[in-house]
Amino acid sequence: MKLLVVSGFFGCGKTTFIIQSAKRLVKDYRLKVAIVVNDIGEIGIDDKVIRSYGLKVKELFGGCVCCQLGDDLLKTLRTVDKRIKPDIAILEPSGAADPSQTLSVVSHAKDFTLRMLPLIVMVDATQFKLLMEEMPLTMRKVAYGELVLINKIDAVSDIELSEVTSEVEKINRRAIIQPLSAIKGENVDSVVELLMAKSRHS
Ligand SMILES: Nc1nc2c(ncn2[C@@H]2O[C@H](COP(=O)(O)OP(=O)(O)OP(=O)(O)O)[C@@H](O)[C@H]2O)c(=O)[nH]1
Ligand SMILES: [Mg+2]
Repeated sequence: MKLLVVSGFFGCGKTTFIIQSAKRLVKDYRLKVAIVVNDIGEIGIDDKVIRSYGLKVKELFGGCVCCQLGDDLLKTLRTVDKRIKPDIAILEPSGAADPSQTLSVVSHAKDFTLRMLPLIVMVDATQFKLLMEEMPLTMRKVAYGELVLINKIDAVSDIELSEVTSEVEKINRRAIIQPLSAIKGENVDSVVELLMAKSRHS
């Protein structure tokens, strides 16, 4: 299966973006999608929780299920691949996880195949400057992103957005940088199109 990793600091909007993009992947591209998150309770769609083959799974909408991330990331992904057989699994690691560590873990998949989509690192436009001052090392993880999403553009001015964008460019010169508003759905289509274009070559 293909694997999309959406990393980023706590509260930047990962889950909101994942749900918005999963809806498009299901509806527009007719794909089967599994979302793998730390806390299944945070997905704000009320539905029955079922135990599927030892995996805590919640049905979200047609063709999309949400699975609880277990202690062992590879084991969880293997079970998702074998039991649910999605076209794409979207993984939301903890806001504290290091994207490079997540990549190194998934690169050790042996008895099943993971085809990586571009690594996403998301930042919160409203918090980025403050977090850069308070925890620069954490925010430098933006350097790992192949696609850096600057989220919550609905809540900042154009000037603030261009400041955040140039800070991000300084940390990561090779990434594609895409501003968006996950909650309003603004630019989510462009991100999904980009991912699908890359996916055809992966
Ligand atoms: N203004 C605004 N708020 C947003 C946007 N996207 C997400 N939020 C809000 O930001 C908060 C955190 O969103 P989540 O999607 O839960 O973020 P997360 O990165 O998954 O959070 P954790 O899993 O706790 O690290 C919620 O209150 C969202 O409604 C956006 O585009 N604009
Ligand atoms: Mg989340």
